[in-house]
Amino acid sequence: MSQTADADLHRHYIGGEWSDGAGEETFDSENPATGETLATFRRGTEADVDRALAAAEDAEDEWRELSYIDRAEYLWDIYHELRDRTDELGRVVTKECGKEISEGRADVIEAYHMVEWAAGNARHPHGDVVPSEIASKDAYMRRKPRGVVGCVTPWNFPVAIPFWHMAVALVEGNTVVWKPAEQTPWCGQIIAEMFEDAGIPDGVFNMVQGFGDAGAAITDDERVDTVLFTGSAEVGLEIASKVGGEPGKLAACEMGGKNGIVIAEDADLDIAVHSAVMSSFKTTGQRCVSSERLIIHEDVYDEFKERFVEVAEKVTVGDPLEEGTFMGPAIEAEHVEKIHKHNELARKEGANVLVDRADLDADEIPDGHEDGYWVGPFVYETEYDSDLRSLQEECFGPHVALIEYSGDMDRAIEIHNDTDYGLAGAVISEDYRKIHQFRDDAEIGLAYANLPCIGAEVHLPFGGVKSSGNGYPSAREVIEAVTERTAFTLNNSKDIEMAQGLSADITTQDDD
Ligand code: UN1
Repeated sequence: MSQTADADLHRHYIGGEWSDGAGEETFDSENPATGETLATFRRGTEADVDRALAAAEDAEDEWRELSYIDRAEYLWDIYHELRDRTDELGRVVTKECGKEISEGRADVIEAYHMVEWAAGNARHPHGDVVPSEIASKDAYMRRKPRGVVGCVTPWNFPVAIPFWHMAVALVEGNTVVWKPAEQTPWCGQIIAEMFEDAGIPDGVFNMVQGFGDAGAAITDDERVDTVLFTGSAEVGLEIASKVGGEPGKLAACEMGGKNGIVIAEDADLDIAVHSAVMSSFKTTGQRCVSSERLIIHEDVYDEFKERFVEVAEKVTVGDPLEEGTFMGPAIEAEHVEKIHKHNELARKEGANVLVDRADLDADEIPDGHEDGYWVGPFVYETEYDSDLRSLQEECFGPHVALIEYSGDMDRAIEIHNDTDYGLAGAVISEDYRKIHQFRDDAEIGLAYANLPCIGAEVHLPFGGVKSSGNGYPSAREVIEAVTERTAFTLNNSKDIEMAQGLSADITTQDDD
């Protein structure tokens, strides 16, 4: 399995063993650029999740008793394997989820950066020493693992995001049960093989392959102490609201966006066009941080439009394994349908369509790729109206609106913030005042200036506000979701003295 996909049936990894699981059903991983089957997998059931959770619970005590540094050693092995196999795994990512090859590699690089951060953090201080009002007291903070962490990850970053969730959770002393996306089980298989190669103790890491029912069996189970979810707003909000009603359980969810880029009247238009093309079309628009709204000042609107349209007409869509490709296919047939529906909706709502390459010409589709899930850029202009569904609903494809604004940054930011989402965004301007206004007033978790709104580095907190997320399932911020803090105070004196002027005297009837 490690080198090339074969026809074998691949299994779950539960309690340190490869397992067929209880179900009879199987499913295939498909190459979205060709439609070919890459490998076949067992479809997990509730019974498989049940066993995985039991294994994770059994392993908890032994794992949490290790030092941070000993736990991190297992992750360092994985770090080296990810580095040594970057090119090979980058190709697997590209074959399985269709991202062009530089993005396939970047996914693996992002994964090992995350593992490096998590394992390196094992040797860093983990709390604060806090001064006490009473000189004879020492106060400090300790962290404890929460227990079992349930991870549900998306297909668009099939190697990186699993490590956003699992690397820190494991180093902090939790055990995990993970369900990879059903579109990218091959990447899941390889990651599970890496944990096996690293010799992680049985039950500390468990993987169940499958669909949403297996994911729900993880997130709904009371043995799960923390849920880490990255995926659609629909599922994430459901998980967050369910988990919110369960005392003692936490969910950190990161969902989609309807991300916007504001192009001010003083923008450098080279930077504006470059940033907008990357933000709207890289990963075929299938990042949760991809931009579907470009909010452009009237003074530069015509020139920006002309230049953006020129690139959108020509940007290469094709074989993602070829170095010269900018956009690969969409993930699956249903997703192509969904993107077409969003394009149609924009048309119905009166959009002026500027570029429509949604149905690629036959000669644009590379030989041998006729069964791939092809879709090209769709660019339209529309007058801003808060009620337009096309300006509110996330398409998750190469579908982008040009919106003209007049007036100052207040107006641009008003339009920018007019969405339920709040994940990523950018401002393109040469004026530091405008940039800072955007930084302060844009309702988003990830803000950029004179850059695309994609490509966050792993050690930044990644996550959104409003419907885009309720937590940060990556890097430093995920520590909050996978640990409990103990605020510890020790008295070094023989006397008990209280803070806040609270009397420590005990009066009894004998005192009268
Ligand atoms: C996603 O959009 O689904 O910031 C994750 C980025 C990547 C992660 C994207 N580091 O573009």
